[in-house]
Amino acid sequence: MFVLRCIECGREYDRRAMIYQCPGCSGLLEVVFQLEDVQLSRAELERRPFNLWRYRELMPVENSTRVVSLNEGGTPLYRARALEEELGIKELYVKNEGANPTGSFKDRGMTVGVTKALELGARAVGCASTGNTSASLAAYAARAGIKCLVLLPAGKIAIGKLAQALLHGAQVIGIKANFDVALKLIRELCVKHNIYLLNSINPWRLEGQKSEAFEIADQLNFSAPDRVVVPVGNCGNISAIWKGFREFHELGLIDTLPVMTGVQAEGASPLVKAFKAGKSSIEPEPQPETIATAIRIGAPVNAPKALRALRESNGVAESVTDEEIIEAQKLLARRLGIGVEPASAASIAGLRKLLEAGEIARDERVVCVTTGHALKDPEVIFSRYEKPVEIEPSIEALEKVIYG
Ligand code: AN7
Repeated sequence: MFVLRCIECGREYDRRAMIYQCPGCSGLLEVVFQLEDVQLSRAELERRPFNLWRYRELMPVENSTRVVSLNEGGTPLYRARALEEELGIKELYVKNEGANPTGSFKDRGMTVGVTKALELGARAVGCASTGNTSASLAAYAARAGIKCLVLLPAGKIAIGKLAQALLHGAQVIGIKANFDVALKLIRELCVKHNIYLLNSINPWRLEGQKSEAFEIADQLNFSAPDRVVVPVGNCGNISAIWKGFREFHELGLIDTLPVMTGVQAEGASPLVKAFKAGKSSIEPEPQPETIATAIRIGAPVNAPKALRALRESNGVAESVTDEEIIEAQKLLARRLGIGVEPASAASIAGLRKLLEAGEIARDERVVCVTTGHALKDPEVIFSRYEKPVEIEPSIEALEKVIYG
């Protein structure tokens, strides 16, 4: 079974409480499983379909619940041989979360989060978002048959994500401010009007996302890689992945734990700055800026969990420039055939930088998580890559363009 526990003061709360923070000290909450009660063997797991619900015993939903699912998870783990040579590393894998139903890892959080919303009797759900959270929540709310409200930083959402939120029928409101301000607003609104909040401050959502770790371990024949590299914005995903590895380790399903490595964009890197300064909390950045709009976040709410994950795993945090992000996006697309959005490419850009700095050893077995699909943000491609040429319809003009 499982309870809600404050990561700061340790107080525990009933799992039916509709709270997002510790009512006592305002600390972040996390879900804690009594793992000694969980019976889960490799043989049993391998009998089940490969998707998130393969790990149902480790998902905090009541047995009687109807799960709101679009068959999320079960994403590919590609061996990235062409990049091993390019970057100079022994064994590199890409866990491609863009292969989820709405094209990002957020679907893992939303299958659990929206299921929880129904369990708790919610009639409406809401979030603030840099894009992917809103696209995913809109789809899962539609599937659950409940209302969805999303607040977005106006003009700073990749067009594919905005289109998804509209397509699935969410009420979409642009806020003339950045994500951090929109998140503050939705948090206030949700409490006031009894809307269920599904940003990653919601501890249930992160439980779904920890399945990224379960799947990576599963796909590596029940072993952990030496290192997992994750793009970081609001700091939820890296915390969730670390939690997943720890649970598999405690259950004896893997023997070792990976080193967690978080990568932020240089213009939005409060976690990296806190990590490098050895601080135990972050300094919010009032004006985050990066081409990777998904991670254009200056005040990550889950920073305490991410800092803990870095500390416990002996991890690293690094930032990369927009140019490095685009270069990495190109490498993934052109050397591996994997199309990702800019934020996702931050993991490969960070790996490259840390290898060059000697922070990552070249004989490590590394998994980079690519968090969202390339089609989320076609505008970046049109503005940063070669444009198509247009010609008159003649064979001569065609040959001239191709052969000069
Ligand atoms: C592609 O959609 O915050 O560190 O509102 O879309 O858990 O925040 C998106 C985040 C990485 C960072 N990659 O994950 C949102 C939102 C992609 C993302 C992240 C996001 P967190």
